[in-house]
This record gives sequence, C-alpha cells and structure tokens, in this order.
Amino acid sequence: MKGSKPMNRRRLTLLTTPILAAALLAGCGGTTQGDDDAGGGPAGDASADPNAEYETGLSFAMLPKSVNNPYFDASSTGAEAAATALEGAFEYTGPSDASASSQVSYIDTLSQQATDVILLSANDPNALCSSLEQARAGGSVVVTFDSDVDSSCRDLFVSQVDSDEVGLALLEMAAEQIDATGEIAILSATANATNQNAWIEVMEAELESNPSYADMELVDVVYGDDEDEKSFSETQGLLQAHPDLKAIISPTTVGIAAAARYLSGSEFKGQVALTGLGTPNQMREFVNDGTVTEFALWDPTALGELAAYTGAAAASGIITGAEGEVFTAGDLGEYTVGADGVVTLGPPTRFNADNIDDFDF
Ligand code: RAM
Repeated sequence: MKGSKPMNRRRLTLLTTPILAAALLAGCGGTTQGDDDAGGGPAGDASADPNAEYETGLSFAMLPKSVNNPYFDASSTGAEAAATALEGAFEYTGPSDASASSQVSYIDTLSQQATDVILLSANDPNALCSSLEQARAGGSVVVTFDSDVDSSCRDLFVSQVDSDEVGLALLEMAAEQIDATGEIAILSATANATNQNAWIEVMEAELESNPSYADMELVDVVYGDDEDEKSFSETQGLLQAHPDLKAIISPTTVGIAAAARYLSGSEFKGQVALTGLGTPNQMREFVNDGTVTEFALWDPTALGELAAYTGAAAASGIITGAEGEVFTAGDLGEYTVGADGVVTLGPPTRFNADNIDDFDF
C-alpha cells in the first residue's frame, strides 16, 4: 500500500475512458482517487502537514544538465542515498550534451513512466516548461536543483548557495589573486544556463558598483558548454585575444578543469590566475603544480541528497513549497523553505593547497 498512491492518482489523471479506469482500479486492488494518505504533490494540496511521515516506495529520477560530469555524478550519489534511505527507487538519466532540447525527451519519458519525484538541473529557464507542466499535471513532483527553471514551472528549487554569495565569492577570489587590478574574463558553461547567468550578472553588477573593483575590467565572457574540449579551446582563444588578461573566472566544474589543464601546459601557468567553481578531485593536480591558487564549491553530494529529500517531503505532503515550511532532510538536518519555493544548502567552501586533501569529491 505504501507508495502506491501517487502512481494510482497519476494514472487516473491520464486515463481517458471510464472502462480503462475501472480495469486499472481492479488491477491496483481498488485504490481510489479519493484515498487519503500522506501522498500528494504540492500542486493539489492546500496545506502542508509537518507531522506527516515520509512516504516509502517513491520513485525518484535525477536528470542533470548532462551526464559524464563528475559534479552531477556526486549529486546523484547523494540523491540515491536519500532514495535508498526512504526505501524508494532511483534512476539517474540524462543527455550527453548540456542542452535544453536534449532534456525535453528525458522529461517526457519520466512523466510517461509516472515518476513520483523528478530532480532536474535545467539548461534553460523556460524551454522545459511545457514538458514539466505535463509531468506535474500527471502527478510528478518537480524539484529543480543546481540550475532553476522559471518558478512557475516547478514545485521547489534546491539552491546550492544564494546566487549573490556565489558571484561575490568568485570576484573576491579573483581580486585576491591579482591585487584587484587588470583584465579578467569569464569562461562559463552554456549560454542559457540559469545558474551561470545569475552568477555572471552578480559579478557584472559588483564590478560596476564596488569601488574595491574599480581597477578590474571584465573584457570577455565565453562559453565552453560544459564540454571539456570546447572549454579547453575557449581558454586558448581567450588568452590569444587578450594578451593582458590577468585572470579567468570559470564558474563551472567542467570549464575550470579544462582551463587549468590548458594553463598548466602553457607559458601562462602562474602568470594568468584561474579561479571559479571546481571539484577538489578534478583540481587537486593543478593546485599542487601551482596553476591554481584557490577556487570554491559546495558539496554536490549533499546538494543531491537535499534535493531528493525535498522532493520526497513534497510528495509526502510534509511541505507544499510555501515559505516558512520546515522539514528534516535525513542526516543533513532541518531546512526551511524560503521565498519562491527555494531551499538553500549552505555557503560554499574555498579550496587551496592547505585544505584540498581533506576533500574527496
Ligand atoms: C558544472 C555545471 C553546474 C554548476 C557547476 C559548478 O558542473 O555547470 O551547473 O553548478 O559546474
């Protein structure tokens, strides 16, 4: 019985003839749409029940921007741990290229499979909305994590860190490494990624308004599309186009690792600073060989785990996505839903030669 409700309800929504509905109900042991358990995504619920238990047996799917990215591998490990703790099923699925059009068919498949909780890092704020609407209309809870969609298209967003804090930390690290003087450039991921663009906007605004950065100039923003080879050649292009470049900020784990690899084998090693967001395991060799001084990231495993608990809390009726609701995300502890259905993991960690060996992700 446990965990069967969301699937029954969704199938009822999709069924078009009463005969089929009757047949299905018989096959499901007579569960009816009106059955009352803790289940039910936030869409249909008027209010949350903070004392409800987590439903067991939910199906979870994580859909990253693209697969084959160690950052998302780590997130999926965390999400799977939460799914396992809740006795649910877990699937990690997604395209090999970080594009919104490639993500659409994965969302459609998950909604056809009646997945209870979809965990999505979006390649575009709007392009996925109609598929997501369909999934939600069918009963799936949609939780974005890492990179959001328009807030009307999902139930909740699990944010790694407040975007202002990320943008400010990125600039601060770059400024510290070049004495706040000279030309800087950004090597981003894809041009439509919600998270990347939010951080870039914060950096641009801060460069304009903060007198501490008056002597720093942003001369270029390029896109490596979260592909290793493209990020590598975009780095090379930046250095050729801007001979006076002092620092590159790459707020993507794929980009910073590729840029570090390029720099470490070039005449620019130790001359042009590189900072941004990277995983300690990908960046360790470049910190050790002197290419990189300091970069930052949050724990992507914890981010995935929190996303899964958030989805499960919504599917179980513990939260609806309204500001101020509180839930417990397993060992991660208690979290509160903020404005716009955003749940925030916590501050980023900075990694450098002193601490990088303390981390393994
Ligand atoms: C890449 C992705 C992801 C971003 C991290 C920092 O893995 O672009 O969205 O959050 O970098």
